[in-house]
Amino acid sequence: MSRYLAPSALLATGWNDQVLFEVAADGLITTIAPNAVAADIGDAEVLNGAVVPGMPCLHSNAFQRGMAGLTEKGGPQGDSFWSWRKLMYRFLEGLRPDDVEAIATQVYIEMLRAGYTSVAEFHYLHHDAGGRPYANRAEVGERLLAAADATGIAQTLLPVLYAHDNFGGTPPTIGQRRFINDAAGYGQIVEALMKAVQGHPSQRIGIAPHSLRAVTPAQLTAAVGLADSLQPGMPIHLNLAAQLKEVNDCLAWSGQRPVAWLLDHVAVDGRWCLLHATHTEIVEAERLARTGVVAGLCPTTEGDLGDGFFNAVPYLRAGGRIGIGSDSHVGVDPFLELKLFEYGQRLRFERRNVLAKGIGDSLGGHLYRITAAGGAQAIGQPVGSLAVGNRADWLVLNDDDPALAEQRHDGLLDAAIFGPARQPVRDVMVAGRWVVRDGQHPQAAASFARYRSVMKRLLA
Ligand code: NGQ
Repeated sequence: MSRYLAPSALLATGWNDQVLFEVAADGLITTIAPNAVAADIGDAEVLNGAVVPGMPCLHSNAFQRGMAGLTEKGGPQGDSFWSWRKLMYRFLEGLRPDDVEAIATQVYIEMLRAGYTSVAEFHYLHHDAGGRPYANRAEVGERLLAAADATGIAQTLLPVLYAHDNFGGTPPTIGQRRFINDAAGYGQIVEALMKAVQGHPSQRIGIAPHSLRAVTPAQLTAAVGLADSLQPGMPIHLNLAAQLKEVNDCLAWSGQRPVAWLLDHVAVDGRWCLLHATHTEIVEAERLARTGVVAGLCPTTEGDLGDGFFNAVPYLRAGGRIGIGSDSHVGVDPFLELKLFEYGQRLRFERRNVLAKGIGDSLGGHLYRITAAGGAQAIGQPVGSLAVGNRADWLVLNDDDPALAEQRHDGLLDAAIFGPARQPVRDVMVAGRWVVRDGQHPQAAASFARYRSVMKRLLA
């Protein structure tokens, strides 16, 4: 049992001061007592700043971290998501399992230091460069689990089912050969990874049909059946309507838009996380909101790829749940994702505080609370709010960052998100263990040396 005293803390019930936490050896919070007096403090460690729940990153493609800056050159016919995807396919050709582990380790450390305490890893790079399964079919997935373990970040690993290039079961392209599995091959990967995380306090497995493009309706149904058979509440993640071309291809195939097709054909529920549901019409957004799914928004990557704007206002008004992900890791910073999420709406509607809950209500505090809770739902782990029975995954904010100086409570979050903060996070705890202290991660230097040597080969 460990005890901590926070000068202030954002609890499930709101901000409180002088909060005493007790955390059991298994990393779960057992006691929360606000308004502690001197006599209560005893051996508690006194924390050096306000405590907020750690942010789950609900969507990561860790290997894409290695592409920083590689796709920002003008192309011949106007660049797009699809020309970026070609470069991404070319980049991943050279990756070996050890490279993926090195890149994931690097980005997970960066994520922890930025305030993400857990990561949903969307994993489709299953096979070798020739498209042949490794001797251990779950090799790359196990490397991603190892990277999470080495860094201390909690992980929900989502092995991705990928079978086709586009709607209607069109055959995969050469560039997709490392992703492709049939039902049996996919089942083996999932089973091996389930075994690998058994009993782990902060790792679990989910199911991820890549997109409505990459699986047929029968394969989608089978994937959901697999989730049903393996575990109650198993997370199910799916890319949905990132791009207009995807919407048009779906219309040509089915006569329906992706969101409408999904809602009409699949009983989606709170296990589901729909990634980049960017091209969602208002009526679709309202229907989606009522299902209890989490919309997985990745504003930096969606901005990088020119996806478009999510219909956040009607979706949130209808009670829709959201979380954030750093996806391709062009930005590794939960506060930046939230800023860009709101800025997208401001630029679109030429207004301010578009997503604020009510008059006088803190926008940053609101966005932080709802995305922490939505992210926790999407990863299927007991995090996202500080409450008894939840895991001690938290951040100590750094009010020595000039952007946060003299702020209090939600003002800290408004400043961290909308100010020019460089290092808003001081310390990070995951499952009751400190993984970042004073902005430093103990593996950072070793990880960076390894990452640099991988990049040296890849960029040669
Ligand atoms: C992915 N990423 O799976 O990495 C996708 C691009 C695709 C984003 N949409 C590839 N951010 O959807 O085919």
